[in-house]
Amino acid sequence: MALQQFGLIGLAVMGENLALNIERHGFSLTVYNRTAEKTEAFMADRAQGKNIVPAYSLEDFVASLERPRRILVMVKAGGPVDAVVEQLKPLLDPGDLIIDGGNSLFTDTERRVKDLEALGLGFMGMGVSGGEEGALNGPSLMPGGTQAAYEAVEPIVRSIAAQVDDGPCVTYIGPGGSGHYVKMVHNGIEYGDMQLIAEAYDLLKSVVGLNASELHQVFSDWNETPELNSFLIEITADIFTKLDDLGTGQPLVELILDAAGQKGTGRWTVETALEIGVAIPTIIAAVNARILSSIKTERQAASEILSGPIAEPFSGDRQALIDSIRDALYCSKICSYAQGMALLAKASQVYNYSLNLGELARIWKGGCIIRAGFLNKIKQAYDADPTLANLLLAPEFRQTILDRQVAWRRVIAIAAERGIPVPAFSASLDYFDSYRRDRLPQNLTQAQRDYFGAHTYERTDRSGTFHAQWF
Ligand code: NBP
Repeated sequence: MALQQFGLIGLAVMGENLALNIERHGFSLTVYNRTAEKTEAFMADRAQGKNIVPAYSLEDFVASLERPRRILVMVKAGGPVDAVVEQLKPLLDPGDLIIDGGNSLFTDTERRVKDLEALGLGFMGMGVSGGEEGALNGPSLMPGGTQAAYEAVEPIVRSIAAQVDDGPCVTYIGPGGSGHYVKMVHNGIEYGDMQLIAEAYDLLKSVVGLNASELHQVFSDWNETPELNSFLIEITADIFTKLDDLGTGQPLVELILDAAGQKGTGRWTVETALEIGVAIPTIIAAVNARILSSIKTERQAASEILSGPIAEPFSGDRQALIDSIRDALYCSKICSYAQGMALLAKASQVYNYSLNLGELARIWKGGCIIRAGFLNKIKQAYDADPTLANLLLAPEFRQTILDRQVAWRRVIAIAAERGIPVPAFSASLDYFDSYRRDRLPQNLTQAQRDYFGAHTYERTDRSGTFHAQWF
């Protein structure tokens, strides 16, 4: 039997769809799944008639592949990846390459790279974004590892990735765990985007009083603007058109329990930011919002006891407020991306990843959940100045915020007056105001630290380290 060009392990949602995508682009492949029934079902259904062969043992799987072997692992992150790697190790030959396409923690990837490279094997951590549909029709891919490993998979990843005006949504990210690091921060940014959209929805519904069909119209209109045109705004507009199938006739979204889950990448983004000292308040607010939403029973009990302001129905200019909410959403989004990019820039230094931030914005333009026209502006900002300290300083974004900040501040003030939480809008504005202010009140914090703990302080008028006798 002719040897297959590529191997794929793990036939859940992502693995199945990636297998079909790879085959559609002309690469033969062998697939394997721990539970044989899944492989059988896949072969009998979606893989029928395709250039895909099944393997029912890892020995047969490995033996079926041309050398050096290229094996994509799409299993649950964590222990399952280690389990698969341990089983593969004795079966592989030097030069073979394992690619972990799951949402693995980047430190796990760093460990696996070291472990496998010591054995002469290659290991890549590749972020894959776009969910089921992206995996099938073109995801955004973030492969990290050695240059040689990338070159071994380049023809495949370039052809299966989403294609945009300036090329496929894949690039060599950098060494070690950089691919998974970038994917993690991508997901953190996704958390921020989703929370900001949720806050805009809350204001449009609770203050402006829009119903589902009006909400659909507003989000559809916003999706036509160059600033907000994006996959997440598009699906949000769609969501408001979906009526309940179970006979209530109501918009489905209003019947969905308001308790959001999270799988880990949002939390990991917060953890790494704290670890390397980068402020990402919008993304932290988004993670916190999900955590608070999840204590539904406790919130319900609290709502019987704690009261907020009693607000009159909104009687001002509805369209003007809708436009202001749009501006607040866009300014907040800029701040959220500024934080995500600042985190990537710092991580690039700390971990020697040599990340190209403009190129990252480019590969997120298609395929992934945060795909948006706006990413082109970010790419242009980094193309114009690759050493940009913060996106907020780019002329395009500086001007945008200058033009819209009155509206942004007004929206947050209205929310506060009416007791409507907008944690990510507020965190974004606080980020902007903190970043742009020459003097912050942390002189007092330093004085307190020196007072109670002799932590010392620096002065504004002379160099050196000082300690005062405060009492
Ligand atoms: P899951 O994350 O649900 O994992 C299921 C797969 O892992 C099955 O093939 C399962 O085999 C296999 N598996 C497990 Br669980 N334990 C194993 C073990 N000890 N040894 C071998 N195989 C094992 O699949 P998914 O949703 O397709 O996601 C795959 C990866 O891609 C994950 O890391 C996920 O976070 C990431 N990702 C998912 C999405 C998405 O939209 N779903 C998007 C982007 C990235 P079995 O059939 O024998 O149980």
